[in-house]
Amino acid sequence: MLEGCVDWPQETAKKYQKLGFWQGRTLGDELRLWADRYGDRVALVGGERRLTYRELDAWVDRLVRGLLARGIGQGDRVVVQLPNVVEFVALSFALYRVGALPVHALPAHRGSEISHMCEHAEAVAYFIPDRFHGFDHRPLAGEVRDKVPSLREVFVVGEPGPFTSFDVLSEASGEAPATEDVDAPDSGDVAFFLLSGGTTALPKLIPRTHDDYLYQTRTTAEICSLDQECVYLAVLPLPFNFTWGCPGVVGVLSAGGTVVLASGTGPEECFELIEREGVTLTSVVPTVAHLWLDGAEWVERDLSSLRTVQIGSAKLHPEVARRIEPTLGCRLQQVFGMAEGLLCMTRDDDDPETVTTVQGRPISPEDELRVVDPEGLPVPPGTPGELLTRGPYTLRGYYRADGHNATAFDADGFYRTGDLVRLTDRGDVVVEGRVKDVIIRGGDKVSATEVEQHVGAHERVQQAAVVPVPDPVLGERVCVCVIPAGEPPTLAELKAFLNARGVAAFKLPERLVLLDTFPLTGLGKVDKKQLRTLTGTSEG
Ligand code: J2J
Repeated sequence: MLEGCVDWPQETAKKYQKLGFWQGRTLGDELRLWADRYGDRVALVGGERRLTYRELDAWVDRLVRGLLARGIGQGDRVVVQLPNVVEFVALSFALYRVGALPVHALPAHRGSEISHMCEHAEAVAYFIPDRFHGFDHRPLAGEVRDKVPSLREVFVVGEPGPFTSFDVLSEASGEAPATEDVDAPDSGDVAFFLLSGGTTALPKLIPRTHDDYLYQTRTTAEICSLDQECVYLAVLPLPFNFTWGCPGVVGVLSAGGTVVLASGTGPEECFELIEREGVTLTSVVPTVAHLWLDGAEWVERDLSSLRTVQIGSAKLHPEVARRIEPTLGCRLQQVFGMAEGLLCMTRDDDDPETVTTVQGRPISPEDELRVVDPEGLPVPPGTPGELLTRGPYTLRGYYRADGHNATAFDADGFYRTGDLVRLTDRGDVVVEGRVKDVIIRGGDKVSATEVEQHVGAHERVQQAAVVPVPDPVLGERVCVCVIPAGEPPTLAELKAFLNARGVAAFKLPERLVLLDTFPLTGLGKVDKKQLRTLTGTSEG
């Protein structure tokens, strides 16, 4: 495995292979197989473009030549920050084929996050759109390139400005190596990196291997009974694990279905696409589900093709869950997942009460779940505790993070999810809360520590503590509690300050509470529970 990654123990890996979970194939090979199998069927629809499996496969091959000609190959890390465009899909598979490793940045990330990713991964290239949602990514890329010595090239989908056009990569060159000459990557090795929605000051990189990701996508595709008739609407950002592989884009392509890309989450655009393309499956966060339930009242579109809406990434309240079927006229599937691995899903044959009240059960018989108390001891059945897990598609360590790995995993290799859950008699997971210091704002994960460090750097802030505030639509918003140093800063000043530091907009605090002191725990740490009560931000 790539240096800086933690492999599964040999015996465990052998077991997954023997069970047929890990099949020794790579994502790049698989696309070739799908192209042979599904040839002229439509694989991908984005904007005005419609690509068949064969066309997608041929484009990927051209990109492979282009990447190799530019010296991007085996083991190279590249940061990909593209919105939901066809280029994202083609580029990902081209990188898989040459064995280069995409790092999935979110479109909302800015200088702080991108510089960190590029530095940490020693990325050689960075892929951006020219503009997205009114933001010009090129000046940001300029800043990052000046800061990160490993970064050799920036590729732009759209107007390249001072950088290289993405299209250059698919312009055939006679001298470029043929795709047959590429050393095939090892299926047990890293295929790409997802970002953790974790607790650390900066996001950690999650290595996903070809074997583990193909197992995840194949299994979820089976659970969702996908076939060639499936039309999947990718609403959330493609780099998100939920959209990319649960079963998402990769799973739908493996089944011969069609992937339709939406550029945003609004009901007008999405409902139009559902009607036009005959969408059967999609996946959204609870906040988008809210938008759609409201939208269904005034957007007049035929949604009758829709069979299933998957909802996950934040807790879905049973009252909202109950409205999905009658309002959207399709089945609800709850998904409790994480980029680190473990996925739980409700199933088609679950009764309606189960589907609306639980977050589902693990997708693999080899997923191991432990629910433990603060001392790490198993809690009695049905009692809430922290969820620990390991299995055939759950990481054993973050990339280049030995120190953090020592606490993020237990001695047996179980990943500490930081989620407070209880298991029902039949093994369904119910999410009860969180022990990790993360705010989930409309499905986006915000590390409290990260925001505290940024706010703490303001000259008129002595100390900062970040807590969630409940919100009817977003679930939670970011609230910052500040002990000022002198004249207290305003919320607008703090937001502008964080913005100037290159922090993604979804992390900016939306509420400020000024205090003289923070309540402390017996161990002298800021008592966040008490802080939430004190600031009136606690639900309880
Ligand atoms: C409550 N909390 C949930 C749920 C995730 C599929 C779906 C989601 C993600 C994802 C994903 C939740 N109810 N249904 O990667 O493939 C919270 C938990 C979890 C964290 C992981 C996928 N579903 N969560 O959300 O890596 O706290 O993945 O640990 O972004 O989201 O966040 P992330």
